[in-house]
Amino acid sequence: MKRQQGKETPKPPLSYQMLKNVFLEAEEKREKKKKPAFGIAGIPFDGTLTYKPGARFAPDEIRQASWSMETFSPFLKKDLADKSYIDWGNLEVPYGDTPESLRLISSLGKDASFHKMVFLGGEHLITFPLFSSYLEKYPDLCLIQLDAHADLRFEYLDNIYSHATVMHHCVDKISPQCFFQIGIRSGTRREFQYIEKYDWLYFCQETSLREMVQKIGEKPVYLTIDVDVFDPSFVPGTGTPEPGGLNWEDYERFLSLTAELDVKAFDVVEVSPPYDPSGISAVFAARIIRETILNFWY
Ligand SMILES: [Mn+2]
Repeated sequence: MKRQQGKETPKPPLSYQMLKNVFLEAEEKREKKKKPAFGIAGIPFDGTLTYKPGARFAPDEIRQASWSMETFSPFLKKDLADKSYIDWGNLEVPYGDTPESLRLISSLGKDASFHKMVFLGGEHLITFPLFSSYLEKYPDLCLIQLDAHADLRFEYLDNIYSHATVMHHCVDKISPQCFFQIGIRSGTRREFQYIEKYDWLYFCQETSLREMVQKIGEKPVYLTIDVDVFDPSFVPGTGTPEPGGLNWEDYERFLSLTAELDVKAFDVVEVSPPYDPSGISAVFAARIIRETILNFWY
């Protein structure tokens, strides 16, 4: 029989999915029955960056980069897909108004502090309101800073609140024994005198990390990861790159030796997409996030 022209058997409709920019396979909304293992929130604030701004674009770039990544970690032998987690989206930030931005980040931080959270920066100043919110909930909270820069100045370019002063403000709120730094290789003479005085600097080596873990013990921890702690040959897309940083194996060692710590939240800050033309820094950040979550929360 001759087939009639232009008439085909209609195909059944396909079930389709609308894509939204969330981290890996995160859900967008909380489902009533399931308790999410953790949440993810983007803080696209870069209001005080001085040398190379652009970190405000990082949360969405990191989410997009995460799509190229497996949920399974061969190093940790754990899989993100084994638990449900929620991407809260990005905080709406009033650009140009730093005090108001900080207040909004604080408000979000208060709600977030009831959950295990990953915060996608944004510049490093976001750590101050976020850490402060968790500190209200956990008064003995310890702070671990992975960073190339000390960030301990009292003020920077006439600003008291800046990415270069952020750790000063955080440490001001806790006992000096609850603060730990890794990777610091840039700062003023005065900042390094402080670091030496309080013995804040640790290294990605077994003895040093074991000593840090022993000092922290059972205390809750907030971890802040400035991606410039890594060598700029691995993470070039950042606001203030600093030669001589960590490599990926150093980070794996850090994770292995600190796995027993009670990490309540962590942030990954200072990825700068305009200076990341190959996209490698966003991929690196996504990988840091997957491994850190799996290390502490799975
Ligand atoms: Mn830094």
